[in-house]
Amino acid sequence: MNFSSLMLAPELIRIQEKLAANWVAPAKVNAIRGEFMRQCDALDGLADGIINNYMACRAIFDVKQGRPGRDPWAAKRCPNNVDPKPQDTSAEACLTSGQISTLQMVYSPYNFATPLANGVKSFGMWVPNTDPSGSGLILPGRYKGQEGAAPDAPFHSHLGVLGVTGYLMRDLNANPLDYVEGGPLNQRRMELSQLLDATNPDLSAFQKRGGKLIVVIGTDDTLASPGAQLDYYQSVVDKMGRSNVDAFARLWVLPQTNHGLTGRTWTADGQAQQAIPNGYDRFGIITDWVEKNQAPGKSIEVTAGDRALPMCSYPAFPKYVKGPTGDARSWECATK
Ligand SMILES: [Ca+2]
Repeated sequence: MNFSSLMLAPELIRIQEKLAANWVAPAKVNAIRGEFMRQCDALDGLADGIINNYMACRAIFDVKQGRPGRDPWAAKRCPNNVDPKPQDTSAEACLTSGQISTLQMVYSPYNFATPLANGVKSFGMWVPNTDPSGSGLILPGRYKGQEGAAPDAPFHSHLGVLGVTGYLMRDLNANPLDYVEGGPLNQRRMELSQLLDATNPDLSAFQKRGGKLIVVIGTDDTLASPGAQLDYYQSVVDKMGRSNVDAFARLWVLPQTNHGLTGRTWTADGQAQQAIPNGYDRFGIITDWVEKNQAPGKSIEVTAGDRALPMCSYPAFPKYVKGPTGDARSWECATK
């Protein structure tokens, strides 16, 4: 994890929304979720309300990955950039170009002005998910420093805001939205990164002393950026090599689950349905590995009642092959 994840990123989104035209209001949640589902649900071989192929979905909505001219939001653009029904909360609601510019920022990596600790050049931001307003990603109000804010509007506040006003700006009364990437605070930003960012991809010292590591993340996590977590996984694999990592670590992903690793399937028009399988013997598998040297498989089965899915090692995802959809044997861990 790093400083950006809990502290700076929520402020970066509010800074992006300083212009009133860029404000993504809560009415748009169903439209955003519906578009993620429409383009991504079936990428795992089954339209079942779970976006399992998180890597392909992330690539679709990441506008910084090449393919100039591609517009993942084309189907949601308001005709002539005028929203006829800003209060429309249905999945059919449209989005203006300003709102889409904010969504492009939220769902694409954010490039830092200068590399930070461990040579990290960007922050992974968020992965397309079914909780687009979770943890304050979308907010109903306007804040001091934003266009259209009331004279007595509050400062934007968030779980990690003291990291920005305290650590970075060193003024608890400062407006966190005054932060400028690459501005006068850049040196301080780099210092904080060295102090706080847990982004070192070299886990060889831990491995050498016999350490075993099991990490599970959810791609619907709106609190700790799943984009940054996936990018960290990739940096570990790049640094240490896949087979070496597999010898002492499991980097598992539970698609469409949140910070607490729970989630539900969704219909495209905004109805939450079944719980996503997430049950497994969390304590037993790490105990067996450490105490009995019994390594877990690269994938294991996760359950919800009588339904099961495989939980796969990054970057693999559960892909439907054939058979009963609630049987883990109907799925395989695939990378494309
Ligand atoms: Ca699916």
